[in-house]
Order: sequence, then C-alpha cells, then structure tokens
Amino acid sequence: MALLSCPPSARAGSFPKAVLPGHASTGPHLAASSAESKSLPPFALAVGAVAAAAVSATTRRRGTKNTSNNNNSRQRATPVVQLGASTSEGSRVVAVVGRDGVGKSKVCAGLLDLAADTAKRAADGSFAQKSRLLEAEPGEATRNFSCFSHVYSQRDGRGPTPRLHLIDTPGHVDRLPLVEDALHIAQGAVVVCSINGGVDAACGRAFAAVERSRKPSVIFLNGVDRADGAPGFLAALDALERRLGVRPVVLFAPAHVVGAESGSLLLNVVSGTLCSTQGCDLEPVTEIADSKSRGKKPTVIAKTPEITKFATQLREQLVEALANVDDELMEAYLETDGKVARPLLEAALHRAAAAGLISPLVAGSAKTGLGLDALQEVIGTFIPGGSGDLGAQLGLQPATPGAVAFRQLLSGQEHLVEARVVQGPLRPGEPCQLAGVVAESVFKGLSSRVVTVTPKRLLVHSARGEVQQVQEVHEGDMVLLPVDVPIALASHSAAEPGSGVRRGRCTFALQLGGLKPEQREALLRALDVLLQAGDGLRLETNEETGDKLLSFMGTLHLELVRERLVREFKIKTLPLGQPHVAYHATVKSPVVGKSAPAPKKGVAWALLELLPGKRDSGLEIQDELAKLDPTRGGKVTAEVETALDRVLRSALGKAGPGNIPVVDVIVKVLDLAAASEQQALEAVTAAARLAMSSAAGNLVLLEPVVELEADVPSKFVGRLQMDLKDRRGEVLGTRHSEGENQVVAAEVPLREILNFDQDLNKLTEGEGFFTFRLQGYQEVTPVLQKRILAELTDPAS
Ligand SMILES: Nc1nc2c(ncn2[C@@H]2O[C@H](COP(=O)(O)OP(=O)(O)O)[C@@H](O)[C@H]2O)c(=O)[nH]1
Ligand SMILES: [Mg+2]
Repeated sequence: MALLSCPPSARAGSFPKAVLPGHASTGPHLAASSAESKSLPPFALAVGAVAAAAVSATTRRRGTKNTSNNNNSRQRATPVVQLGASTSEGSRVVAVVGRDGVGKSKVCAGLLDLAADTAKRAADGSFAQKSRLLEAEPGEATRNFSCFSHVYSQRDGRGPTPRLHLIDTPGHVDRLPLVEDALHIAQGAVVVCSINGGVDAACGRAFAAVERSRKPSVIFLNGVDRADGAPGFLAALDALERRLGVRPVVLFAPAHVVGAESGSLLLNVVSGTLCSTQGCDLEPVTEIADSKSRGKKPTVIAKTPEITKFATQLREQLVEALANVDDELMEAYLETDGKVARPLLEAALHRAAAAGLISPLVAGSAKTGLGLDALQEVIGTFIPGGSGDLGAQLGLQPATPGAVAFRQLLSGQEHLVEARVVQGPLRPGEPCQLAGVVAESVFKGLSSRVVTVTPKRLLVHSARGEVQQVQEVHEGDMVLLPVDVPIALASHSAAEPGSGVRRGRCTFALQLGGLKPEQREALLRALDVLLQAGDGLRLETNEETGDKLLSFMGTLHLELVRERLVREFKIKTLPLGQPHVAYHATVKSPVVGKSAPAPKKGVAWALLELLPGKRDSGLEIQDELAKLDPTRGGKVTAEVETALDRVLRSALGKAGPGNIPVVDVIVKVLDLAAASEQQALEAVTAAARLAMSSAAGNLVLLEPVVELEADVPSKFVGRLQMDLKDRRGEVLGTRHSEGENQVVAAEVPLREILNFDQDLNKLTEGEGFFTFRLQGYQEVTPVLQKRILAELTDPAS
C-alpha cells in the first residue's frame, strides 16, 4: 500500500510587508464614518519653529523630560492609560492569539519587560530586544515560527502579588486546538493583528476561536512603527470590521506626526492626550523626545486642526459605540448632545468591558514598545481576574485547593502537568484537585474527570520561560505540578471526540504489522506519552475495519510528531497507511444460505434467509425456529434467544465480502442445530457467508457518506463546489461565516475525502479548514461496486 505523504506544510509568513488597500466598510452606519475619516489628510501635526513658540512649559509632563531613548529605564508607578481604576484584582491568565508572524511573541516579551526589574534587565539586556525570542523548542527554531504554546509569568519578585500569565500561542492553522486549549483556561485573550495587511483569514480565525471561547478580549493592532499613516490604520480598521463582524472600539490610535519618527505616537482616545514610549499623558501641544534625535533638539508638536478633528472623530465613535450598548451613557449622550464628560465615559467603558459588550482596540508597536503600557492597563480593565465559579462548574469540591489542567510536559523522566489554579492556595505536599483530565489512555484506565494529586514540588514559569520552584501559588496563577504517572488530559478543542463532529484531520492507519514485537511496544508506549500530552494527537480503533487510526491536526502536526518520536524516543519509523473505509453489504432480494448442503447427525447446521430491510435499519432478527418446528423441543428459553441474537449479530458482522458487515437485512433463522454457542456461531457464520456469496447479482455494497462543512474564503467557494462534485458530493448549500469566509456544506462519500485535508490546503492556499460528521450509508454504483469488491477481496489491499 502506498504510504500517504502530506505535502510540506505551508510556511508561516513573516511580518507582513504588504499594505492593505482601503476598502469600503460594510455596515451602513459605520460606512459613513469611515468614508469620512478616509477623506481626512494624514494626522499631520505642525512641527517646527512656529509650533515651538506655542509650547507652554506647563504642558511638559512626566517622561517628556527624559530624552534617553532607552525605554527600559522607564519607571511606572502610576497608571499611564488613565482609564480609571481597574475593576478587578488578582492574577490573570491571558492567551495571546493571532496569525504567525504578527508579533505575538514580541508582544509577550514587551509585556514581560514592563514588569521586569530594571537592574536585572540592564544586566541581561532587554528581553524584547532579543532576536528569535521565546521560541525554544527545536521544531520551532528550525521553522522559525511557533508550534507550541509557551507560558510566561510576569513576576515582580515580591512574592504572591497578582501576576500576569501569558500563553503565547502558535498561529499555524494546524495548531488551532492548542489555541482553544489555551483559551479554555485563560480568563481572556489578546488578539494580535497587524496594521500592515495582516488582518487576514488567519486573524479572523484566531478571533473566531476567541469568540467561541466566550472570553473577553482586547485587540492589539501591532506594527504602527511600520504603518504609513492614516490610510493604513483606517484600512486595518475596515478589514477588522469585515473579518470580525464588529467595529472595534478604538482606545489608542496611531497619531502620525510630520517630522517625528513615524509611528512613535499614539492618541489616547478617552483623554485626548498623546502617548510616546516615554509616557502617556502628553498634551497635544508639547515637546517630545524622538528616539532618533538624541542630542538634537526635541521634536515639538502642536495642536493642529487635523489632530483635533481626528481625536474628536475617534472620541465620537467611541461614545456612539458605548451609547449603543449602555443605557446610562445613551441618556447622557442625548442630554449633552454627544459631549459626554470623561468620568461618565470611563464608567460606561468599564461597564461595557465587564459585560464583554465591546472589542477594545489598542494600536502600538511591539518592536518599539509603543502602546504596551496601554495594552497592559487595558488588559487589567477588560479582562477580569478571579475564577468565578469555574471550580464548581468543573466538579471541584469547594474547600480544597484545585486547578484546571492545561497541558502535560515531559521534563527528563518527570511528567509535569501545567494548570491554572482556580482554588488556592496550593502548597507542596498538600493534595490538589485537578480538573480537565479524560477517561482513558492506551494503557491505563483513569475514569474520572477530576483527580487528586499531591505534588511534592510546585514550579512556575518565569518571565523568561525557565522554570523555578515556589512554596505557594494562588488563585489565577499558572503552576507546574510534577505527577508520578502521566495523566490523560482533555482537549477543549471545538471538535471533541464524542461530539460526532470531527475537525478535518490528517488521518492514517497505523501499520504495526511490519514491526517486530519490541518495536511495536516501544512505538505504542511513545505514542501513549504523546497522546497524553494533550497536543491534539488522537488514536482510535475502527472496530469494523480494525484500523488503528492515528490522526493529526494537519501536516505540520504530523511532522512535529515524527520529530518528537526521533528526538525523545529514538523511534525513526512511524508506519502509516491509508485507512480502510468501513463498507457494508446488503441484499436486494431474499437469499437463502445453508452452512452445508444437508444436515448431518452430530454436526452443527444452520439455514438462514436474508431479506432486504430498510436503509439504516441494521439487523432485524426473526427467529422462526419455534414456529417452524414445534416438535424440536418446545419453548426456546430466554437465554437461548439472547445467545442466538448474539451469535447472529456476530456472524453477520463479518459475513460480507472481505469480512465486511451485512446490514439492513431481516434475518430469518429457518433451522439451526448446534450443541454449543461456539458451534452455532460457526454454523450461522458459514450459512450467512454462503447466502451472501450466492447473492452475487443481489449483493449491494453500501458506503459511508459524511456531511462535510468546509470554511473557506469566499473567492474559493466556486472551485470548492466543483471539487466536491468531482468527489461525487452533493453540495447542500453555503452560508456566511466569519468575515469574508463562507461555509460550504455537502454530502460526500467518505472514500472521496481521505486526502481532503491536503487537497483543501492546496485549493485554498492554506486558508480553509473543514469538519465532518458521519451521515449514513448509501448504495454504490455497479461500476464502483466492482472496484470496491476487488479491493476488498484483494489480500494486498
Ligand atoms: N517593525 C515591526 N516588527 C515587528 C513588530 N512586532 C513584531 N515584529 C517582527 O515581526 C517578526 C515576527 O514577530 P513574532 O513576535 O515572532 O511573531 P509571532 O509569530 O506572532 O510570535 C519578528 O521579526 C519581529 O521582530 C512591530 O511592531 N514592528
Ligand atoms: Mg511567536
């Protein structure tokens, strides 16, 4: 059998360079406002001698006097954003999501640097300035993009104070289940999008995952240092609106200043002030330190009609967006004719944030650090700390400490379960309830969704990813718990096993036949460890075909698993083949089968008749024995009947050509003589097989049909529909999906989609994904039946 090979995975894009052209906005109300904003000139501010005269000493603020370009020396004692006090305290776990190369890792690094001790930072160099940051795994270093989630904990060295825990998630579409797992345990998300053409399908997909998780989120529009002014920002906003279906509420916008470094200033929409990397309360008439102008005269900016108009326009949009979701603000809006006072605006912002009613947006640059202060405070405002009643929901007992498992890591020989504490505090040597584990693993049967572990040590990730030991962790913290035996973790990905829905996967049949027993054992053990790691790998046995089906989230995932097998387990072969399709057989008209030409004394004998049943009716068994021959011993006992049922089902389960099951028939047992259940089984099996083979012209093969839903950008819909028709599929319809994507639903024979993962990848240039669900069985055409019968009876297949 030919070995399936997935094509090399699409390489992740680097930081996008293309500038998205402006697009008309979709919503009528918003279309008007964005069209208006597009007609504005770039947010040019008057710079130079004339403006310098306008600078007043009183408008110089904290930070503006610091002309050093080293933003590491910033000290942050007070909030810089001034959105009002944060609504909730406690540690937070935030998933940072977005497409590859958009700057997620850089954003994480920047946020971690904010809290790092200044002296330590000076000694180590700025984390954010390291090249290839945060990508430590060998698979990532070679590919130059993230393949796994990385956890970083912001710590200020003062013990159990609230912390920010960041899960830097991978952006590749194959790794979406890891993103979903991260979102499951996080309190909220930062969706990173790029201002320069980066608001694409992958960005939309990340946002859709956040929406499905129902967690609050903040959008960070990254890369303003590279942006080309107003058109870039407005085009990005339009693209976000098209993709996400909502207009983000802009809290910080890039303010481009002629003469100043491009993308070095942000406009704080609520307060109307400007932010640089030095501080965030600059009045629009001020003097700022340009990081490139060290030693030169500082740049001076002045209030111009353009910036005033821009600020007014964004503020109006903010007020309108809030008034739409907040009655109190609407009242104030109507009373004041739109001129709402700042405290009212802040209060409404907090209410809307708490209710998750708006998607706040902060623009900035992870590279220069611009906007990261703001992002940190917006996270504090919009993503609540605390765990609510999550512990109870997950079945944890109230009084004892508890945590929700996120993933499992293998560190040397030690298994570490990484978890978010939902009931604290946790201390070493004390029992801890662990939720988020599943029932089975290949070898051990764990049957509870909550287990109790007693970790001897507690470990936490530091800001730089390394692990350190601590004596106590609290609610909202991420912790690593060493466990003696590996624990199988649940996947929180949308397509759970058991839900009937499967995400399109690269599925292969594990071909263990060619391996020596010890190789086989080693491979299964290694796979068991990988399966328990909750990395989206799945192994299941198809009872009908006997295939051990190993499925991957896609080609990248397959490559990573192969690499891990070599690196960690020294296993070089992972023999994979195409899975068998579970065909069924049935009959068109009645057929009779005898286990032998005639009954003989002392030899088991069976006489059956198979009649066509309804489609999907399975087996209907009619025991005619007692009716036919009342002299044979009178009543058939209940035990005999149960045994007969069992024997018939088991015999017909492999009575078709190539041992496939016979279904949708009414089975009449016309005669049966056997001394034991085993004998009966043999006789009935022989009779059923003979009936099926004598059925030749009557035999019908049934093939499984799936209901498939492919989510693709609109421009690929036509091609996809053609492709599905070529696969003997029937397109049921299309519907709108996220942004510009459409979902195409179709019924397709399973036989035709065995390589669909790879084909869809090619067809949609890596932008599509699909799910499918077994829908039922259908008759195959005579030509196809001939081909399938040949395949089924060919021992080589
Ligand atoms: N100019 C510029 N480059 C950035 C910015 N953010 C990230 N990058 C660069 O884009 C590349 C990808 O960033 P990274 O954080 O690894 O992206 P990730 O794949 O989303 O984690 C790196 O070379 C970064 O230095 C930014 O705001 N401006
Ligand atoms: Mg990264």
